[in-house]
Amino acid sequence: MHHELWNDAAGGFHPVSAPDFLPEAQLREVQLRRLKAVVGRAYEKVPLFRQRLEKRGLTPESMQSLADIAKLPFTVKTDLRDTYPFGLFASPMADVVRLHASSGTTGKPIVVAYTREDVEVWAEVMTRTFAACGLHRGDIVQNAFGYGLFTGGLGAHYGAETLGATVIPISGGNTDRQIMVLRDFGVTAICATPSYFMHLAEKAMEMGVDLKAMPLRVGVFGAEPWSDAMRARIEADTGIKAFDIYGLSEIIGPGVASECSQHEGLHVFEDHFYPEIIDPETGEVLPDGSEGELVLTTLSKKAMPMIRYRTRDITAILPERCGCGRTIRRIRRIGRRSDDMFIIRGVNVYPSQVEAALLNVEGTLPHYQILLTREQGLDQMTVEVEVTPEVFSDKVRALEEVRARLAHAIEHILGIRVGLRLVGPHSIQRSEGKAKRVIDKRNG
Ligand code: DLL
Repeated sequence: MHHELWNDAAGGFHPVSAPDFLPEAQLREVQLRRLKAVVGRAYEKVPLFRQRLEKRGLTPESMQSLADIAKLPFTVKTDLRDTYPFGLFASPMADVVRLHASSGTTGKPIVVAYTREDVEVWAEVMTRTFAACGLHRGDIVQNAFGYGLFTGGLGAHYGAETLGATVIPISGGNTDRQIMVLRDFGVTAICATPSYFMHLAEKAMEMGVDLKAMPLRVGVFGAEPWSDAMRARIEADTGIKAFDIYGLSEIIGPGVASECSQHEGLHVFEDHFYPEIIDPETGEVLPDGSEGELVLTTLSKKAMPMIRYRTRDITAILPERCGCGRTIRRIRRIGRRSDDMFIIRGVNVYPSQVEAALLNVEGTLPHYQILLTREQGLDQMTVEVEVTPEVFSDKVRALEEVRARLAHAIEHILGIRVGLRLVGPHSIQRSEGKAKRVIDKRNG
C-alpha cells in the first residue's frame, strides 16, 4: 500500500476506492475467482465445512458460477459457539496475528481471527469506507469506537491511518475529555456509535461548547440501528453530515458496507464480501430489491472464512445504480434484526418502529428504553423516554401534551396502546458503545 494512492484533500476520483468503480463484468469475475478460492480453502482447512459439503455431494469444483453459491450450506452463529473458541479457523495459530471477540448477550463470546493479510484487507475496506464518507488525508479523526475485543476501534483505526488521516485513538467513554479533545485538536471527523455521539453532543451543548462552530464536519456512525429521524436530529443539532457504516465481527468488523455522499443505502464492499438476501423462513435466495435476511460470504478472508453466514439483519439489495457512480451494490439501511422482534398482545414489534414514532414527536430526546414485563400473565410494554428540560420543568401542561402526542404516534404505528414514562434528561443510562434499547423482564 502506497500513500500517494490514497485520497488527497482535493476530492474527486480516488484511486483508493477504485475497486468500488469496477465495471460489473470485471467485478463478477473477481468475485467468482475469489469464491472458488475461499470455498477451496474452507473445504481443505475447516472440518465442519468439509463435512457439510460432503453431505451434499459438493466439492469446491461445484462452484462454476456465482449462482452456485446458493448450493452451499449456511453458517450460523451457533456454529461459532459450538466450535468455541478456535474451531472454525482455517489458518494455523502461527499465522493468526489478531483475535477479536464479540460478547453477545448469553454465555461464551464468539472469537474471530485475522492473518496479516486479513488485517490488510480490513484496513483497505475501512479506507474505502472513509473515502466514501468524504474523508481524506489531512482530516483529524476522533475515533470513539471502543478499542479492545470489539472490532470497532481497531478497525476504524487502521482504516483512517491507511487513508492518511490523523487518528486520535480515544476509544469510547470519558465524555468530558472527548469534548475537550474535539474542541482543542481541531477534530474534523468523529467515529462513534450514534447513541454515544448523541450523548456527547448533548453534553457539549450543556458545557456551552457549540459543535456547529467547530471544524467537525463528518460523523461516521454504526454498530447499532439508528433511524432516519435520529440522523435528522444529529445533523440539525450538530451541523455535521452523518454517515451510516455497517459490519459484524463474524465477517470482519466494520468495513462490510458504507454509505456514500448520496446517503441512499450502503455500498457493500462486495469484491470481499458477497451479499445475498434470503427468505429467513425458507432459506430461499430472493431477487435484488426484495427484503429479507442478509447472508454474507467472505471472499478473501484467510484465518476465518465465512461461507453464507446468516447475519439475521433484515435489509434488501438495492438494484439501481447509485448516483455516486460506484458499481458495487447497495443494501438498504438496517433497521431491524430477525431476532429483535418481540410480541406484545399478539402484535409484532421492532424497537426501530418505536424509535421512529418517538423521534417524530417534538419535545423528546433521542434516549429511550423499552421495558417488557408480565403482569398477571399479560405482557406489558412501557416506553421510557427522555424529554427536553423545557418540557420536563414545565411539569404539567407540556408534559401532558407530549405524552398525548407520543401515545398517538405509537398507537398509529403499532396499533396498540403502550405504557409511557416521560423522564428528565440523563435519566436513562448511557452506553459508551451500543445502546441497550429493550429490557425484557418477562421471564424471571
Ligand atoms: O458492530 C461492527 C461495527 C463496528 C460496525 C463499528 C460498524 C461500526 P458486532 O459487534 O459483531 O460488530 O455487531 C454486529 O451490529 O449484525 C447488526 O445487527 C448491528 N449493526 C452493525 N452496524 C449497523 C448499522 C459491529 N450501521 C451487528 N445499522 C450487526 C444497524 C448495525 N445495525
